Amino acid sequence: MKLYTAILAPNPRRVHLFLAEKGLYDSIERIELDLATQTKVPDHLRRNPLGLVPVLELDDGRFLTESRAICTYVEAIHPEPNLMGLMPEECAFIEMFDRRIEFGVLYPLANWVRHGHPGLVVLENPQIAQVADVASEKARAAMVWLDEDLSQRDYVAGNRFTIADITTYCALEFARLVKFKPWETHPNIARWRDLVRARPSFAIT
Ligand SMILES: N[C@@H](CCC(=O)N[C@@H](CS)C(=O)NCC(=O)O)C(=O)O
Repeated sequence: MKLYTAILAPNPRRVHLFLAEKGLYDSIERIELDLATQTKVPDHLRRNPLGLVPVLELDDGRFLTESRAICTYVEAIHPEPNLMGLMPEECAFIEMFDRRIEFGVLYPLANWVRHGHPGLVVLENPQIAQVADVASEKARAAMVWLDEDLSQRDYVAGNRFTIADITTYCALEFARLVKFKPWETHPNIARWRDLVRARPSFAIT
């Protein structure tokens, strides 16, 4: 298998951390693409018509896209340690929290960064200041419920580390590009962030 990826981008990073937690980060070949020049070209559009990363090339030559789908596949072929749930209820709740973070935290933060950081104009052109403003408001509001959620449990989806923590961490790290550091103002996010950053797998970030 080969992973087409970009080290600093949040969605590829989700897959990197997931692989690291599984002890697979160094055993799958990673091909770094320059997002400004190497994703909207025929070679990559053949792998993913949307021109995005990550893309996992399977040994039979098929291309699997979408971070969560890649993680689901990796979880199925390397079940240990479990990151997506064991019993039906647990799987469903972990997915619920993961998707809540993906849509409620990662998307607004990504829009804020893509429309608000001058360096991202190569990916988002035209950049629209109003989109950045609206996204930043949504992201700030999301931090309130995330902080409240994290006052009630150790991790994003419960009392153990899961894929939802990976998604959350990658989203918040990306927001550093617009100097947004919610852990400085939200104590439960700060407590959680220290907890996950101490994991050996996070040494890759
Ligand atoms: N829903 C997709 C989103 C993938 C995505 O947006 N990837 C970004 C990097 S985080 C990308 O390839 N951007 C290049 C571009 O916008 O041209 C997933 O979960 O993998």
